[in-house]
Amino acid sequence: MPEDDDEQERVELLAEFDIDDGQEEKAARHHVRWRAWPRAHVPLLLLFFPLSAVLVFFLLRPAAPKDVDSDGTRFKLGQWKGRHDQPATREFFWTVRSQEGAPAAARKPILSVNGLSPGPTIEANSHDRIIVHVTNGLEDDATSIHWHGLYQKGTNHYDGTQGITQCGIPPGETLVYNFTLDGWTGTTWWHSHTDTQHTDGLYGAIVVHDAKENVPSYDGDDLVLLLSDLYNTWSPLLAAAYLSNKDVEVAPEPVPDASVINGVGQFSSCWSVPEEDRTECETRSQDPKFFTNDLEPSKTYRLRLINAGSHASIWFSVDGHTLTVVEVDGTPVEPQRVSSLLIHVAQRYSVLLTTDRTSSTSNGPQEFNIRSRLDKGMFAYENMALNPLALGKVRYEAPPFAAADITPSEFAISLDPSTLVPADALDAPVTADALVHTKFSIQRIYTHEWRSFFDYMSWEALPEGQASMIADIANAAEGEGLFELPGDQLVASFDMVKVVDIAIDNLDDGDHPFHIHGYKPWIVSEGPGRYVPGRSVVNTTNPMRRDTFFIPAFHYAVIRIVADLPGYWAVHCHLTWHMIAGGLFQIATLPSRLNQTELPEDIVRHCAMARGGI
Ligand SMILES: [Cu+2]
Repeated sequence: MPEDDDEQERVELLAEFDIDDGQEEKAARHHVRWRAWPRAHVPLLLLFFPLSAVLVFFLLRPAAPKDVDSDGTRFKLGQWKGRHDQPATREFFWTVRSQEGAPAAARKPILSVNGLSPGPTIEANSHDRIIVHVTNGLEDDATSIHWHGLYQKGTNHYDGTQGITQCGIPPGETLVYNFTLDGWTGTTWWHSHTDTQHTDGLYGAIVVHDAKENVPSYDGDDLVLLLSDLYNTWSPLLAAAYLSNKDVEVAPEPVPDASVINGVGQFSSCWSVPEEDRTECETRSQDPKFFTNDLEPSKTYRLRLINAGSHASIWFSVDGHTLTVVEVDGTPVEPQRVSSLLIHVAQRYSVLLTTDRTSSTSNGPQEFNIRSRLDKGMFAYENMALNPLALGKVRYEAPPFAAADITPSEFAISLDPSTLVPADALDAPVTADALVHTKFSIQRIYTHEWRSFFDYMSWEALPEGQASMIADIANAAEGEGLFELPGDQLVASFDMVKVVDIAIDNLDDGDHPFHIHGYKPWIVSEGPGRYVPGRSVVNTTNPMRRDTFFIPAFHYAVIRIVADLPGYWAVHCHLTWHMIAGGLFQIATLPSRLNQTELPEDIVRHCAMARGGI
């Protein structure tokens, strides 16, 4: 090849990669390039132009939304290194989006935070300030985030309950939740409190540390295990079907399709999914995923179990291991060894697990199944597609079995929640100043639709752009006590600090987990039938304290609170379907003190937007 041609090609290459060789000016090189481009290429260029246009279109079109992230390592929190003597401020920036994913093989719509479902974990110390900037990236729907179990002392407006403490965050808007933990310690979670959004995955864990927490010490990590039932169908469709069903003689709550551990489950009834998704479902179900914890041998780990589901109670166990229950809904308890436990929706348990099994082989790490099984007792009908069991794995290098080892005897004891005793004894006030006595039921109304009731009131959110706390509806009622107010609002109002008993008679033939916002009440009485003041047995000596309490069919429970938190606090059944069917009432405590607090501008503005004022 002649030397000149070589030189020309070299210059051309240099120009292409925009490298200055120090000898030629860029302009000259471009000149060389243009000269080197044969005219015969022009028709080719014209031919390729339409193809290029197509290529450019594909490159520039908006990226298809990615499936939700299933990275599991983030649930292993590691040793908490964030302990400070002084309270810290922890700030988070979250965007809520609608995405798709296949948590258990079948494709379904999912609501995520920062591309994750379950969303990010909040880990903090018990006196920290938490600031979460929540941006609503949904197209059409408002949203809200509730911080389950936290006190929200002085910040009722950041309790995140749409229709009660805020109007929803409109699409494209941001609300900055800003509150302190006020000593709340233990395991809890956050979730959307708008319609059925949490059913589609808008939830995550909250883990709060305190050096003085009265639990046995453990040398391993904190492991978050969010357990949930899973519906393959988008929840608003299920809700609409449930609320409009007029044809059956029992309230037909939708039955889940699968069970998931940290958003990972196994589902194989692909015949039940829409045809266009069937092949993908089959491919995925042939190669199922398991949420796996890689652990070290001879260590004690704290599993933070959260039932983040919508309808099913969940049985939890780990093959070959006992579990020591040490904390329940933020209350440290006298340790109890069990082989399994039943966790009702919205309840949390911390259990210690020691990686102490030996192995008869030395062929790598041993795997033990984590079992998270939906309890079918509350299902209204048979879902033939259901796989109630989610399997996960605990994996560690078990030391070789020595002849001296004794095979552990089969130990099978399920936790009896009535035996739980708080480790830090705290008696309830001996008497109460007031009693709110309500009856929960599920009834068919005149339209033949099924609704959930407290007394004769089935809650419906106030009209768009209104929230109880802002409208201060209880002020419409004079005096104190329980009021049925216009707009389907049942509100118990107490304007002085009082000891208040809330008794719920569950007249329904189903079991229900009830939750009270803001407070961590004492459970002072529970049993079959109805509560009879003066006759039913009341225990005020260190009773269990928890924010989510389970009342079986035709049973009652009485919780006792010192009503000292200014605000409107929801009390409701935590099953998604019963809450949207109206199973909610409100406690307004110290409403006139609440009126003196100034509402955050954004909350007021979001309400105005929802009313169409902006
Ligand atoms: Cu319920």
